[in-house]
Amino acid sequence: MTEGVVQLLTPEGEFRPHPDYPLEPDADLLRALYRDIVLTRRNDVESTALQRTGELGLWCPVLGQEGVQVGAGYAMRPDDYGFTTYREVGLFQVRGVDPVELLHLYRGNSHASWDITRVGLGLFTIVIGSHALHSVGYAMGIQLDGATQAVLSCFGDGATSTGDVHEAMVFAATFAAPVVFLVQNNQWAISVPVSRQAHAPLSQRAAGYGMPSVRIDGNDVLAGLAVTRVALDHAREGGGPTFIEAMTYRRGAHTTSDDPTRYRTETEVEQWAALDPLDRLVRYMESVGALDEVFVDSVQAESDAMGERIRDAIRGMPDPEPIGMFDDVYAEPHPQVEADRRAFADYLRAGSE
Ligand SMILES: Cc1ncc(C[n+]2csc(CCOP(=O)(O)OP(=O)(O)O)c2C)c(N)n1
Ligand SMILES: [Mg+2]
Repeated sequence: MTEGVVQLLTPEGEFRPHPDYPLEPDADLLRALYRDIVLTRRNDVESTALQRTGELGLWCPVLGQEGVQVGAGYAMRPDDYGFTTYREVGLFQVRGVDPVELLHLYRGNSHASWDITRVGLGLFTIVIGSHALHSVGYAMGIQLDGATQAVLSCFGDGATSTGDVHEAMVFAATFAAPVVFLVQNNQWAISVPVSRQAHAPLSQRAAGYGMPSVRIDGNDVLAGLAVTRVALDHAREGGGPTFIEAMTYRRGAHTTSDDPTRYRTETEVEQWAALDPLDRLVRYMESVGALDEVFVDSVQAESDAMGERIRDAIRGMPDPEPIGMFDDVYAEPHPQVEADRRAFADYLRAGSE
């Protein structure tokens, strides 16, 4: 996996500076990254358990992919904007979104509930690949405004096979849009392995569009940070898009409705578990004296309190009125939505008579 792959932090926890992707991680940064990975992972555990106990309709596990997500979150500037799938829990953690906010959707309570303008992250996009177009459109808008923001567009290996992603890349490269495509190659698109999506590294596709690309170790939080930062800065300075392929692995199920034992081996999962993003960060932090017991305990206590808060909030969340599903579909009133709302209100009235 390591050949041609940018890695700053080895699985053994050794830091190897890279000439093209400068980073001098101090203890404060390392602790912040550690905390966000731990909290992302805890959110994953709690949310999976809540789905299993019937409190959520669905959850999309993130275990194994937290490194690049958290790193990329730190690479973004506050006024940068991101478009994601359903799996970038680490990015939401870094951008300060309350984990409970993420769960309204999975409880069927709301289309989404965070303030996308404040957070700078769009809604979860379940329609695979479609938000690559939104990302490029937004980036072209930034360009027209003459602003110095950049857009991070996150999607998976499977999404790269969609027409939407192809069209997005054509526009991005041709117009030098300030966007970075961050592809998390987690080796699977549900039960379809990446070998069925491509016979060459996904990153090589970028050359055909005329944009630079880089393959990184997606389980290395420092590579995720350093490489995404260079790419975002390049984009905001007018250099155009970059394609980052982050090599990682989804160690959990695709969603809580999936049974991965039906299509992959335990050996494969174990091989990737040995490359865990948190373990290597811990090893490095210990080697430079940046991880002491008091700090570890304080993050553990914060994580426990967060878990309790998520459970209480979900169990205590009032059910919404079904008619509310017609709210907030568009920013302005929309005739079709209003007609549907009236029809549904009639239906509810008829049922209660
Ligand atoms: C347009 C579209 N086609 C199919 C699906 C069903 N679907 C949901 S997730 C998924 C696989 C996506 O794989 P990938 O892009 O690698 O992302 P990952 O789930 O691995 O993070 C598919 C095919 C969908 N949601 N949208
Ligand atoms: Mg995938």
